[in-house]
This record gives sequence, C-alpha cells and structure tokens, in this order.
Amino acid sequence: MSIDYNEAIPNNVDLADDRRLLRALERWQPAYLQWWDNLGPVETSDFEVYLRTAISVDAKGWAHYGHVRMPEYRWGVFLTPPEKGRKIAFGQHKGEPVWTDVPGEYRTELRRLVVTQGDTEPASVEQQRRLGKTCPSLYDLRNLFQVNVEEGRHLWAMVYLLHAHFGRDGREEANEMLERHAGDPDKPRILEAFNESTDDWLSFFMFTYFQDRDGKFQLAALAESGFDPLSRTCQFMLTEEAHHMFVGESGIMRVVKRTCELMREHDTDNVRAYGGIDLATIQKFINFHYSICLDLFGSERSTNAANYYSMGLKGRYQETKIDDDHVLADAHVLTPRIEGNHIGTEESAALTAMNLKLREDYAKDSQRGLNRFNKAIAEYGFGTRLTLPDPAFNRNIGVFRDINATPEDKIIGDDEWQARRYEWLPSPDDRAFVQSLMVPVTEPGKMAGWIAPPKRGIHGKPLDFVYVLFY
Ligand code: BYC
Repeated sequence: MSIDYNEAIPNNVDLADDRRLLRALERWQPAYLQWWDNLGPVETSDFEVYLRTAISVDAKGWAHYGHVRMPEYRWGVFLTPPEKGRKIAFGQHKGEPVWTDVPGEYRTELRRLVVTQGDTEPASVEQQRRLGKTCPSLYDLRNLFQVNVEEGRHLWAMVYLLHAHFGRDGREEANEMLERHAGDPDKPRILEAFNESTDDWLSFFMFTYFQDRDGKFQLAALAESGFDPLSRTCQFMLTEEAHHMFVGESGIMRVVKRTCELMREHDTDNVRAYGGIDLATIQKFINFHYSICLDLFGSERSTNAANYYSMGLKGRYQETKIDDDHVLADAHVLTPRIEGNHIGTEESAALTAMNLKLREDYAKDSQRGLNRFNKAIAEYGFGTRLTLPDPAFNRNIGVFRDINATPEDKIIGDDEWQARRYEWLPSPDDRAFVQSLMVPVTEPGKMAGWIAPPKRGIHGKPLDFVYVLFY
C-alpha cells in the first residue's frame, strides 16, 4: 500500500474522498505546525536531518532516507491494511466481526483510550525539546530527531481517529492535545511520567528504553482492539516504536561499555574523575525510570481495565497467542497486597488484573535488555550487575502508592525513606554531575567521552556521515 506524498496530508486512508474529514484535518494541521515550532525541538527549524520517512506501510516501506528540514517532514495518516474477515479475539464480543466504526455504547471508553494514548506523543517531544543542544554526536542528534518526528506522527495517528470517528468532541479533544503541555502546572499531560523533564542524554536513553517500551506494550494491547481502525493504526505505530527502543537499548549499552572501558583503563569503579558515568549512577537512573514507568500501567486491580477487556477494546499482550478462553469470566490470579510491613498476595478476578498482566509482560521484556548490559559488563571482567527494582519501589499508582520500599522490596518508614532515597534514586548531585557531561559534540564521527560509538551508522552510512546539516 503506497502513500501519496503529493497530498497535503500524506495518507493511505483515502482522505481525498472524504472532504469533510480532510478539511477538519487541514484545519488542525497549522495548529500542529505552530505547536511544533513553539514546543518541538528548540531552534532546529533550519537543520537538515537525515530522516527515514514511511513511503508505504509494508515491510519495504521504510526504504526512503534523506535530509529533510523537520517542519517539512511529511507527517501523515498511515494504517496497516485491514485483515479480511478479522474477528474480535476476546471479551464478551469474542468471535463477532470487528467494528469499523465506534460502537455507540463504548464511545466514552474508546475516546478515553485514544486521548490517553495520543496525549503521550506530543508530551514526549516537549520533554525532549532541549536535548539537541547537548548531543553526544551527530549520529545521536539524528536519532533524537527521528524519534521526535515519529512521536509527532503518532499524535497525527490518534488525531485522525478522533476526527474520523468521534465527531465534535473528537475535534475538541484533538485541539486539547496541543493545549496540555508536559510539566505545565495548570494544564499538565495526563499521565504523570510524561510531566517529568528529560534534560540529559542518559535520561533520554532511559526514556526510550523504559517509557517507549510502555508504548510498545500499550500499543500492542490496543492493536488487539475490536475497533479495527485503532488496531490497524497501532500496528503501524509499533513498527516505529521498535526504532525508539533500539535507540534506548543501544544508547544505554554504549554508556555501559564506555564506563567499563574507563573502569578497566583506570582500575577503579569511580570513573567520574575520567568523564564517565559510574555504574552506580546508571543503576539509580534505571531505578527512577523503571519505577515511574510501572505507574503508567495503572492500578494492579482496575475496573476500567476489566471493562476495556470485556468490551473488546483493549486486549492483553499477544492476546491470540495466549492459551485460554479469552473471556476470563471465572479466572483468578494473584495480585499484590500490603500486609502490615510486608508484601503478600491475594486472589483477584483475572479480569480486574489486566493492568498487572501487561505490567508483568513489560517487566520481562525490560529484563532482557538488562541481561545484555550485564553480559557486556561481565565480558569486561567486572562483577557488578544492573537490576530492575522491585515493583514496590518508588510508586505513585496502585497498591504500593502508600508505602515506601527499598529496591529489594523491604517496606520502610517515611524517615528511613527520606534519609536513604538518594542511595537508590538520582540525587540532585548525581543529576548535576550527569548534566556537567552534557556538552555538544557536532563534529562528524566524533563522540562525547562518556559514551562509546555505535556499532554502525544509519542505513549503511559511515559513522562520520553528516547526519545533521546546520545552517
Ligand atoms: N498517571 O483504573 P486505573 C507511549 C488514573 S506510552 C496519572 O488504575 P486504568 C509513549 C486513571 O486515569 C503508552 N493518572 O487506571 C511512550 C484513572 O483515573 P479516573 C500510553 C493515572 O484506567 C513514549 C485512575 O487513575 N498509552 O505510547 O486501568 C513516548 C484509576 O486508574 C495513571 C496508554 O496508556 C498515571 N500513570 O489504566 C511516547 C494506553 N494511571 O478514572 C509515547 C491507554 C492511572 O479515576 N491508556 N491513572 O479519572 C490506558 O490503557 C489506561 O488509561 C492506563 C490507566 C493503563 C494508562
């Protein structure tokens, strides 16, 4: 399915045949560009960035790479083609044909899911907008901008659904997407982790490793939806999301490797004096980012999540590969419970524990990359291992929100938490130290001293290719 780039809004959904929808999106487009100009990457409108643009939605559709000014990136609306005869795979409508339009009785729930998903996309661009000023290399700068333009496109994906399927209130919600802002005290983004700032590149790599991975799991759950346009748009978004997680995982790996090189060269764990980020600090950043991302899954027991599942709106990760009845009316699972000063479990209806199930799948996937980092550390001959903190650590949502716990899941009192939290989380000094390393490196092929070079360049280009042209 190829995409026509001669259209004002490139798309593969026959926008030209729906004049009303096309006009509505054309009215939203200037507001979007204005938002990009005001709150997108700072002072970059003249840069030419070696970007990848989707030219079709099939596997070969990623072939197009070229230098593009970001405001001229062809943001558009792309859905994977419909699957003939697709049936709803779970919930009370299991086995019925998928919906091509919003079922009236589920309108509110669906709109809420689309709005929550959509809100995160511009939020991440806002959070990362200053990073370009301190890039560790041109290669990394280009990857940042690639991620940013794709998050912009993901916003387009959700705004399309709102305009196409939710009438006037959908249009209003689309406008609101550009009115809430990450960290704005009056109009913050919906989910808490999207109001944190991402001011240094270690945080950026952690963000793309952990937060974009939440994106992967949420999108995968929405890709199971019985509302077919949502499913198809999420399927295509997942192909873009994969690159973001590559940026995160390879970024952290390169930091870890550089740290290990410095540890070996200077025979010390404390590589700060040599311009590296010590493993202890990397661990604290992992603790922070992982714990705030666990909050993004909502409460362990949630009637919202049970309803989304029963209604056929949001499934489980890889729903169709799970071997059960996909209705779960009588199924039970264990969910965590606070019992005095330790963490126990209780039996809960599996339907209400959907958020926990997705979170557990996410945790397994997060651990895989850590295993690879640890293998690299071991190959340098060091015994340190990076770990994921326990789900009880540093939480603001769900069953653990009212307790304090160590990364090893020991419940502790407020005083101990206050006294010790910077043993586990980045302290203001840790952040200031990482920030002190953030000096821009823009000479082609050169890298900042705290990060190893990547294994290869982008799309077969050498590492010293000019990935970003400044004017
Ligand atoms: N922060 O029943 P509960 C991505 C609210 S990332 C603030 O437990 P539910 C990306 C909740 O709204 C993926 N509030 O929650 C990554 C509810 O409010 P009400 C984004 C929160 O509904 C990187 C109340 O607490 N996509 O794509 O089961 C870069 C009770 O909550 C939070 C999605 O999230 C929170 N963390 O689950 C760019 C998918 N958590 O009803 C992009 C769509 C909960 O009391 N969203 N609350 O007013 C959902 O599926 C669900 O909304 C959630 C929450 C899983 C987020």
